[in-house]
Amino acid sequence: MSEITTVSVIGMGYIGLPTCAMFASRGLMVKGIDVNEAVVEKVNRGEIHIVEPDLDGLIHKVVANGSLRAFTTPQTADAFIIAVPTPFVGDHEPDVSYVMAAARALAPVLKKGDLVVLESTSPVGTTRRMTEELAKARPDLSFPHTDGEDADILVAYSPERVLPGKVLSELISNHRSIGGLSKASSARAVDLYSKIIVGDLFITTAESAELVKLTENAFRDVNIAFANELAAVCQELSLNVWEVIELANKHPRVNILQPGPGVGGHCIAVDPYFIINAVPQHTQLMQAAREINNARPHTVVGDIVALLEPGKRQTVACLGLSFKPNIDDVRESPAVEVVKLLADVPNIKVIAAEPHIEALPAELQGKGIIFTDALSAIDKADIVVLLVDHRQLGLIDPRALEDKKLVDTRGLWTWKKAQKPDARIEGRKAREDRERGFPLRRASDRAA
Ligand code: SAJ
Repeated sequence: MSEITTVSVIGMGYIGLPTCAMFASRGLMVKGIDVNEAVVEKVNRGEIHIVEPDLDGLIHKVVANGSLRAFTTPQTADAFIIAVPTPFVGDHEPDVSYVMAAARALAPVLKKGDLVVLESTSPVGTTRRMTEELAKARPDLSFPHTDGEDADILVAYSPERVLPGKVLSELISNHRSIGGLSKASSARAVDLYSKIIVGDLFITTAESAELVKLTENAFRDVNIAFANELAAVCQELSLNVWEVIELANKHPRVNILQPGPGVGGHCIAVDPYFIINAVPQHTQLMQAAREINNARPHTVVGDIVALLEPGKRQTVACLGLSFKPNIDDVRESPAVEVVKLLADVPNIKVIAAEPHIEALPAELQGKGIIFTDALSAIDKADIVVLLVDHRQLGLIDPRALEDKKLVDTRGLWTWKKAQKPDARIEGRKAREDRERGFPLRRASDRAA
């Protein structure tokens, strides 16, 4: 089979656009497709519509040298990568309509020998359903779900697993699961991803690869729910949850995540429902985790209300609105949810600060919430609520907070930044390592 030289990526969002950039920077001809004309025009000008470190420079370069071009309609290619959204609708039902629409759109340009890879996070069985959709649109071609190794078209599922904020490096270094609908499909997908990935590639079935992706995010959701449950336990027992978790994590086989005001973003709070929805009778733990994490913003508001002095109008400053630290993304953010709930509490003035954005997110506008910088917000506040542990917020002088009531949902000031008593008694191994200058002393110093 001839070498893959042209790749078409359908959906130029948080995953698709960096993927375009990466293949183009490795010398492939990349055609990025998006239904949004504004996105296509922007990319063709060498600009980007999302915030991701280092992506703007790379896109500028690959557009300027002609290896990436964007289109609103599908174009021919040797390999197609589908990276469109898979949200949920109604009562957490997965919505795979964008995947099916992408399949219908690209079907007319398919030719014998082409590879189609689905990357979108998807319920188990979606790759097969997508292939049925392709086959319906192209009865003149054969597909691996019915014709196996003899099929004209090769189809695989290979989920992205990059972390927003570190997409470019994780795109290259993360290991990947590749689930072909035939052995030939997996082999061709390995050829494709080997062009950009230095991590290991693991071949499995499409269905297993689909569940692997969902499992990763469901695992994280359950682990965060455990941390949030511990936070409630510690509050009841007047103990410091940050210290309890830090010390428990000293155990070689314990790794508890951090509590907070809830789980946001478009992945971890969504993907477990794709498993729950498929097998509701055997997912009690995942369902409980979702409930615990969804309830967190309400718990935080309860903690704030408990600090209010009855009959007195008070000012509450909420610091941080994004869904996690050091990014500007406020979509599905539990911090936004907390501020929204607070705006309905009578007799308080709510001030919000988010160093990464210029104005209040649309859903918080028109509610009497004041938007300002963190220091001004603190100055005016009776109660200061830390919602996101942004680097900048960790640099705030503790003296500014001295006469304020604090609700520190991330433990940034009350634990991570606090002067912890030095309760560590150095063990023998640590002491011997330190005395030998290991591992910090340079080899040249040791020789001296
Ligand atoms: N969070 C906590 N406590 C923690 C860690 C996270 O409360 O200890 C909260 C964050 O504040 C945030 C939410 O969870 O609101 C999710 O943040 P995250 O950093 O855990 O994950 P995402 O949503 O940015 O990216 C996840 C990643 N999945 C895993 O780590 C298993 C990423 O690798 C995936 O590619 C991405 O989902 C995706 O696209 O599915």
